[in-house]
Amino acid sequence: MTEQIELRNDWTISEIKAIYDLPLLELVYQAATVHRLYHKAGEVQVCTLLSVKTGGCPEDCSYCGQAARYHTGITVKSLMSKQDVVAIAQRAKDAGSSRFCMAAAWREVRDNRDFDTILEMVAGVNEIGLEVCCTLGMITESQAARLQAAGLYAYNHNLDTSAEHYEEIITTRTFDDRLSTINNVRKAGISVCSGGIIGLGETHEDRINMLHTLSTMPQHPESVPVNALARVKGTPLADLPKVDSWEMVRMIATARILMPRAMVRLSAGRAEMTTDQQSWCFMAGANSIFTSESEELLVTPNPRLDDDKKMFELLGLKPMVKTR
Ligand code: SAM
Ligand code: DTB
Ligand code: SF4
Repeated sequence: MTEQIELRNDWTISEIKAIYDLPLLELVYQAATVHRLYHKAGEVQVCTLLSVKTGGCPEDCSYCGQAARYHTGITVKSLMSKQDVVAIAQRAKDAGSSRFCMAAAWREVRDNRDFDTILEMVAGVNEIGLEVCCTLGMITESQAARLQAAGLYAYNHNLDTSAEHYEEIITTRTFDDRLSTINNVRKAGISVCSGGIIGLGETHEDRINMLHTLSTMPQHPESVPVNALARVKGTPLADLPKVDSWEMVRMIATARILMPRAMVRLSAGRAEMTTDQQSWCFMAGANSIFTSESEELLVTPNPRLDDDKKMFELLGLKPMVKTR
């Protein structure tokens, strides 16, 4: 146990496999123990997610409802105004969020007027006193520096899956492209949010390999979202089976043990989980959820704010006030 509570960046695949393969209750117990050493287990950070630019994306991520090439029937929207975004952020803060994540259906950031607007949004949300996060696709070193200067706290860029499985899921950019964006974020002094998705047809080895890449980074990501595939009609992965919640529990618990300090986020997939199933994820070390005013994550359903409030009351959880 002592070994497992030190921060380590030298995890081996076989060590990770041994943790991942533990009997479920033993795994949850160990993760819950680590969780309590590094965090207040009664606090869960509420992160409000907002799609500031929806749909029409040129990429071919086979899970994504926003890729232009799949016929998913979503409404494509241009970039929102700074004023609308800041108003939503203020309401999010009033409702108990301490983090606000703005997502854009872009392959990459371009140095144009839309980026200038994003920088203004970042400054506006930062002024409210929220941890501001963006997920805008690939960014260069200088774009990361501009975001940091505008007040960006964190940048989300997921590995999505293992290096080995990556090409089965996305062909329009590489796993190494993902790593270099994460590197650019790190170099700019922005907090790194990076995790992945399960349920993409990957093997257990792929999941272990993805966790290995994350947990052997020179510095662990401060935030690790664990998503279950939200199946979107019209995408190539629409007919894959629903992710079993116990698989989420196993993934979350393993991430918690490997990266004790990280915020582990129970991300996509909550709409298809019961309160009981989500409780196991919190027990296994998840300490954040995504919510949104629209009750859609980005383009897929997410639980109602009221239902989350009831769940927090039932479990005796409190929204984390602020982490920065
Ligand atoms: N376009 C940017 C990008 O891909 O980097 C930012 C937004 S994108 C929606 C952010 C992340 O959400 C993806 O990397 C993926 O991990 C996750 N995601 C997207 N669609 C999903 C789905 N249907 N189910 C689960 N996770 C999903
Ligand atoms: C992350 O890892 N999960 C969130 C956030 N980062 C941007 C997004 C999940 C998207 C779920 C599918 C959708 O609604 O489009
Ligand atoms: Fe575009 Fe991001 Fe969706 Fe991929 S995940 S298609 S990059 S919006």
